[in-house]
Amino acid sequence: MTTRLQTLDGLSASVIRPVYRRDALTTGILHLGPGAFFRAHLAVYTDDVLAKDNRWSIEAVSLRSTDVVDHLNEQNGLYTLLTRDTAGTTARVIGSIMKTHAASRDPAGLLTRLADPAIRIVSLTVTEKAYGLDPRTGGLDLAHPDIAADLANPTQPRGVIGYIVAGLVARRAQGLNPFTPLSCDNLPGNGAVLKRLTLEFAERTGPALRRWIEETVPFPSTMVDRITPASTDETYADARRLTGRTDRAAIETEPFSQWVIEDHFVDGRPAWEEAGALMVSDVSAYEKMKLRMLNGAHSLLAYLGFIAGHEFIRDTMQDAGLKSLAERHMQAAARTLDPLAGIDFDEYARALIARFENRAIAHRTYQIAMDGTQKLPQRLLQPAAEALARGENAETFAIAVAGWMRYALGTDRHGNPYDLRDPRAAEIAAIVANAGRDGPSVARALFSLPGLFPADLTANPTWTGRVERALEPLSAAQPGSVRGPL
Ligand code: CS2
Repeated sequence: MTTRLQTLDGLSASVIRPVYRRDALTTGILHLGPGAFFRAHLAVYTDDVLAKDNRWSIEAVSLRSTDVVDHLNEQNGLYTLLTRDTAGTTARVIGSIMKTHAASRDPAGLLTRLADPAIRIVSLTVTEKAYGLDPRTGGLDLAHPDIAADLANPTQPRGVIGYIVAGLVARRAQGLNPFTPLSCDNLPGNGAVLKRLTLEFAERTGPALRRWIEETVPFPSTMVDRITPASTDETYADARRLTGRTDRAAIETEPFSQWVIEDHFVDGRPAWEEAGALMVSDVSAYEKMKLRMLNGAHSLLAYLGFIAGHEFIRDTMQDAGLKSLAERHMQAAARTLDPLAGIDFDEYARALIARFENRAIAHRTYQIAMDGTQKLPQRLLQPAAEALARGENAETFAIAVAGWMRYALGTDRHGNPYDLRDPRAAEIAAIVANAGRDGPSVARALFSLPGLFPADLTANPTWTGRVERALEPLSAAQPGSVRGPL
């Protein structure tokens, strides 16, 4: 039995480690959602700046699960970041998380922390579905379980928006500065989305609160990018081998990392630019590029790859048909973007393909396929509608959507069922169960899923016909390939 990672003493010599004194840090950031992505991204940028400015250690809070915070807690917040490429794997121990908290066990504790003026930034990686965004209106989804519960009981919240508003209410009541909410989720205009949802929620508590938030709280948008597969036993084994310590919070990621941040904070921020972040006045063009080119192609490869039996994204890159489809998709996505100074979209696409090809990264198609109803709009449907409006055929978008529809049937090509892992899974299953088994019937049934497909798409029979045709090879007896005409 190796010793648990709990201090920086006795680590193998090759391990990169914090160069600052952890006991001299003070907390400046409260982070909601301490999953692998946050530990490969924001926590690392922050680790980089703590040597120069010790005011920004992180308190990581999980709203639902308890495992990650328990593992981190047993390790005094320390964990190993493995960076993998074909040349090998390097290990670095990150020290920026000083405290952890499970809100499901102690909700009042989280409210106290949100009211503490030492917390100047509340950052979020909670996934798209946690926001309570109604894609039809871009506003608050009153039927979202957390939103409904928190509006009924705003002093005892359980969801993201409820906690943020309750924290701001406490700050205002005490005459304190607000904190800066910092969304790091894959939503276009993530800061603006968070602002709108927060304001709509606050409005229901009282117009004065809404006004105060509107006037005093900045909601910077950010574009975040680092491919981070879920940890596996191999991650934990490699962390142990490289550090000499057992680490149940270890994560693995790729060498590439990007963070573009709208520079608008109410009470200071770490000098993240010194760790490589790009501070800008408007993030939207970067977000669109990343969501449409990287994430759009990721979703396309995840659905078609999963159906074809490819376990990892790197395997889809060995499939010449899928690889060229992904390349074509990136080109089509790029044509929906406005030019971005200093960025050549062809070069960006080539770099994305190389990242997807990284043989050292085992990123499951099934992981990316999750939560399709939350991901499709910004990744595939809005750009498809814009491509059509520009007179293009939006073919690769139709093929990607057909892939999602095939995936939504919930059985693999051998007829084995799998869990869809989508907040609308029950609705989808009911729709699919009542649809015919041929491609066009399935497509027509899923097009009617309320609120998902924009009318510009469903009212365009040429495009919906493309989706139906791409699904055509599908049949109850022989579910399988969803290759469109390439
Ligand atoms: C992926 C993203 O799971 C997914 O939906 O597309 O998590 C992707 O790996 C990251 O956005 C990369 O920055």
